[in-house]
Amino acid sequence: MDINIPSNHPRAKSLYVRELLVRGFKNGLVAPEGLIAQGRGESFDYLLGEKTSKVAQISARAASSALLLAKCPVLSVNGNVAALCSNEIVDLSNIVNAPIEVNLFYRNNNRERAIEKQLKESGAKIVLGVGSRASAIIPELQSERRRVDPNGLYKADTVLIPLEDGDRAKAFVNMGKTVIAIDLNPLSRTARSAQITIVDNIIRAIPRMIAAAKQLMDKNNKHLMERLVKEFDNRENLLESLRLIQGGIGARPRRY
Ligand code: PTJ
Repeated sequence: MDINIPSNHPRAKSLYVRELLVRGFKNGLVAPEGLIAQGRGESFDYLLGEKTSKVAQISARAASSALLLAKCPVLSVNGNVAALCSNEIVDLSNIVNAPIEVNLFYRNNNRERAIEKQLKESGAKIVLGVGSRASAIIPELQSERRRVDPNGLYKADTVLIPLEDGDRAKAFVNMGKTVIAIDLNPLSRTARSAQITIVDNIIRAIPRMIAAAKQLMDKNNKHLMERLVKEFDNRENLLESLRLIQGGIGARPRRY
């Protein structure tokens, strides 16, 4: 990819991810507000040491189990998700057999189409929620996120909602769905509303979920997956993530 960051720069990886977002913005995938959201995420990620914690690994395993056990799982994709990991989302969709739906807070037709195109270039065969397909409404919501596909998020029993806003996460829970969030902020309403929250950067969380799903499918052990979901304690998971962040705040400055 044509992103010019010196490979020996101490923060090369983080700068590279930032550039993916900027490129996504220039290509019409990402809303300007999405750049701000990334900055917010980065600050939590920094305090988490920019690595996947043990609890995030456990959450990713529970999340993949929930998707594999679901009758009608759907993966929700917004602009940031499409810019950061469209290939990985398509891989996950194939592995857990869950369709992808575009759902935007700052919805407009151009962005919907640009995200659909990006996902199709990554190999998605069908992309739900674009244009007139998003004809169902989540009644308790006022934002554009209320528009959903009747064959996708509306009827899903389990939804993956990365980088989501709290209102819709709560609305999905109220609709009786199993809600899986990916959010670097363990204090966000989304993180607290979901039944399973992966407190990790989406660029690491989705590959973890893919690896976990492959491993669980190899074992083909329904009881194990049911146990991983049943025993998962989201409150404890969020508290542990917060403890890690507190540790990050108390840590001595990193040496370069
Ligand atoms: O594409 P659209 O129109 O649907 O808009 C998408 C954004 C992300 C702009 C919209 O959903 C939004 O305003 O999101 P927030 O509320 O600013 O951010 C959602 C959460 O995602 C925040 O708690 C961030 O800390 C978190 N976050 C940001 N970047 C990442 C992240 N979590 C995981 N991985 C990231 N890379």
